[in-house]
Amino acid sequence: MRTVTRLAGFAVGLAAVFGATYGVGRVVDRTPVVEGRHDAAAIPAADERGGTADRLPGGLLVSERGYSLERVDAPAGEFAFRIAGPDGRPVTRYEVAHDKRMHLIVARRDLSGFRHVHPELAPDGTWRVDTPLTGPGQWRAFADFTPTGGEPLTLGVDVTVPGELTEQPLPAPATSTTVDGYTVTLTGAPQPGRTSSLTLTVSRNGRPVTDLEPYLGAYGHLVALRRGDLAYLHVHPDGTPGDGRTRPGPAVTFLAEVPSAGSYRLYLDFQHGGRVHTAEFTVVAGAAPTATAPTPSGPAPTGGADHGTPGHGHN
Ligand SMILES: [Cu+2]
Repeated sequence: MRTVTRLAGFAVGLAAVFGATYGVGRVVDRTPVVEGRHDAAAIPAADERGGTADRLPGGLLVSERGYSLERVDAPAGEFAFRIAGPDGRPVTRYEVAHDKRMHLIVARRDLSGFRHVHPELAPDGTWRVDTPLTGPGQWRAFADFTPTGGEPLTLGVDVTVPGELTEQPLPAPATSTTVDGYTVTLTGAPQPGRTSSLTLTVSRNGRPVTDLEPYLGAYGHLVALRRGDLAYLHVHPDGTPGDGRTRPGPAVTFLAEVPSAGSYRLYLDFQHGGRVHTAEFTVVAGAAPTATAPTPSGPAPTGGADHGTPGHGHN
C-alpha cells in the first residue's frame, strides 16, 4: 500500500491554496474566527502534489485542488452537502476507499462529539445522512473522499448548531480508557514530523479481545484531530484482515505522523459484537516518549515538517 494511501489524511497541499484558509470564516455565517486557524499559514510551503517532505494536514481547507465542500439545505435531522469539482459542477463519481466512497467525520471545536458516518449519494451529487451533529456548538465537519481520477482529499467546513453550549475541557492525556465495557490501552507516542507506531489494545472483563471484526476493511480505524485548529489526520492500521499476518486483536497497530508538536485527540473506531465502538484518547506530540513507546531510531533530527514559524503576530 502506498504511503500516501495509508496516511490518507495527509492531503498533499499546494501552497497556492493557503489563501483559501482565510475564506472559511466568510463562507460560514456567525462563526467567529478561531485563532488556531492561522496555523495553516505557519506550515511551510508544501511541495508539488506527490511531494513527501512537507504535507499540509487534511481538513483545514473548505476548498482545495479545485474541489470545494458546499453544504446543502436539509430538513431537520439531516445533514447534506456536495463536493463541487474543478468544473464547478457537483462531483458524482468517487472511488471506494476503506469500504466507502465518502467518510464524514464531525467533532466540536472543543474536540467533543466525535462521529464518523457514511452518507448516501444522490444522483445529483448530494450526500445525505442522518445528522451526526448531536447538540449545540461550533462543529467542524470533514469530508474524506477520493474523486474518481483524483487524489484522496479531506475538506472541512465549520457548522454552527445554535443553542446553549457548555464547552468541554480537553480530557487529560491518558494511556487507557473505557468504552461500552471495553478497556482500550494505548502504547506509543506520536512524534512530530515522522512516522510513529501507535498500538491500541482492546480487552473486556480483563480478557484480551481476540475476535475483533473487520470494520471499513480493517480491525480499527483511527482519526486524530489537532487541538486548536482541528487539523485532520486519518491513519490506518499496519496490516489488513486476511493478509496472513494481521490478527483480529487484541492489538491494532497504526502508523501515524503528526505535523507538529501539540495536543491531539485520537478516536479509535473498532467493531466487536456486531457494533462499532469509539475509544478516545488525548495525546501530546513532542512530549518525552513514554516507557512503552519504542524509539528505535533514537532522538529524531528535526524534520522539515515542523519548521513552521509559530504564528505570525496577530495578538
Ligand atoms: Cu468512514
